[in-house]
Amino acid sequence: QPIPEPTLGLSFPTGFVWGAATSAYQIEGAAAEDGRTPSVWDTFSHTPGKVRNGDTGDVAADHYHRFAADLDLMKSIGLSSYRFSISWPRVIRDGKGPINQQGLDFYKRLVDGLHERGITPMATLYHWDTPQALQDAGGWENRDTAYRFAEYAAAVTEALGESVPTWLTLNEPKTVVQNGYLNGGHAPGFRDPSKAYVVAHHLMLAHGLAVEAARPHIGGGRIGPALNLHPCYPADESPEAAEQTHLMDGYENRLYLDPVFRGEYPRDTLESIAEFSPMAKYIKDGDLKIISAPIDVLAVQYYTPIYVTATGGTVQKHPLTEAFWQQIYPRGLTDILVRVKKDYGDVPLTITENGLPTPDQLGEDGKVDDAGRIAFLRDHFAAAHAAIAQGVRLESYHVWSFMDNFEWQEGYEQRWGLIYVDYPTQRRIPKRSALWYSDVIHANKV
Ligand code: PNW
Repeated sequence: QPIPEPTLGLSFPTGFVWGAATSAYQIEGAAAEDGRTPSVWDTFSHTPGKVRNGDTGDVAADHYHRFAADLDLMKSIGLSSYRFSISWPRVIRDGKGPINQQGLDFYKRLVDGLHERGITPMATLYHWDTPQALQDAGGWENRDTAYRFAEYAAAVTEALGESVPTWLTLNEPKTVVQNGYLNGGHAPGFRDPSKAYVVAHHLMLAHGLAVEAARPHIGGGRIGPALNLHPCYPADESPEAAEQTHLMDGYENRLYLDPVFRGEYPRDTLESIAEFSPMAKYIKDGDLKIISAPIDVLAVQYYTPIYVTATGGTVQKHPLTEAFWQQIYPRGLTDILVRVKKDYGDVPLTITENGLPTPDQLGEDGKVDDAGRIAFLRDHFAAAHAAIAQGVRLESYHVWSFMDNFEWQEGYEQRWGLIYVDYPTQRRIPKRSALWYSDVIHANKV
């Protein structure tokens, strides 16, 4: 039994949906099974020096083989929604051409298994695993990749469109731009601003084309992008800090929100990008019309605020988690949700990721005591509650992550899960936070 936590007494609206999230490369393993071809993350993780301790996703949490037991665990916690991602190179070998039926069948089993247990599936089409063969042809720098993505979106939704009520196109295009192409910490590992914003445009184009391609197949289902939004605050009272904060907001948020909701890129951001990137030349007539195709839901991922100085630098104002980039500031979640409603209208919102890494250890009593995760989630749930009280149409909340997994360049060292994974044995142990979350779900109250 979990140790009871002080409850805040905040009830959520009836029907509020509680869930958890994962992504394919981070949990599945089975990297070379049933016809899966490599993605940029296989290449990257197998390149010495790129990932902490040389970890790779070859085996990960072996979810590909253990998914049924994992779904049982989800049910035992009481999750009503599970957000997973579909691996592009598993479903379409090398990202181009016919469906790989064996690969697709895994997701059919997964979706059926969720329905059997009364859990609603939410599927992300792209969580960073670009087929390596497409990367060899230029990846997201090549406009053609956006069209290949639309074909893949059509094929997957043709097969599963009716059984998955919510589809997400891209996971965090910004992280691909910033980590994949600016700081090089993620695959494909470039540090090249002249490429980065061309990639940003092609990603947004891919989103729009995928919405169009999936639409006929999803019936009454819904589709939208998953964006990680960072509320930006000035670090001091100076007018310069206010101005730099606005610019930062362009790079962090408006560059991805404006094209979707307003059919235009933010002018200040475009101007500043023009100094070092040919991006504007890659925007063709009609692209913004495609990118602004109506969406049904906006998936918001919140991890950290950003504080901007008068010279455009950033500073830390709150305690950090085990992730060097993550400051704990629950109020930022309320702010960003309220801001989306104010600036972009009343689109239904779902939180598809929020969480933190904690230094979890399996205790001698066989338990994992992650008190820090409980405090963090409690305060962020309260922040979501505050946004709902201000009229935000927030429908659901997915904790990142359902279970410990391959945390990209941090490998397996950072543990983000509600469920502890003992990798040598692949044993799953619900952390104290999972038991606490189960209580929250059953009471619909934090
Ligand atoms: C997200 N940042 O990535 C991803 O969608 C997940 O796959 C990942 O495991 C999780 O968050 C935890 O990192 C992010 O620098 C990467 O602000 C970087 C940032 C935010 C989110």
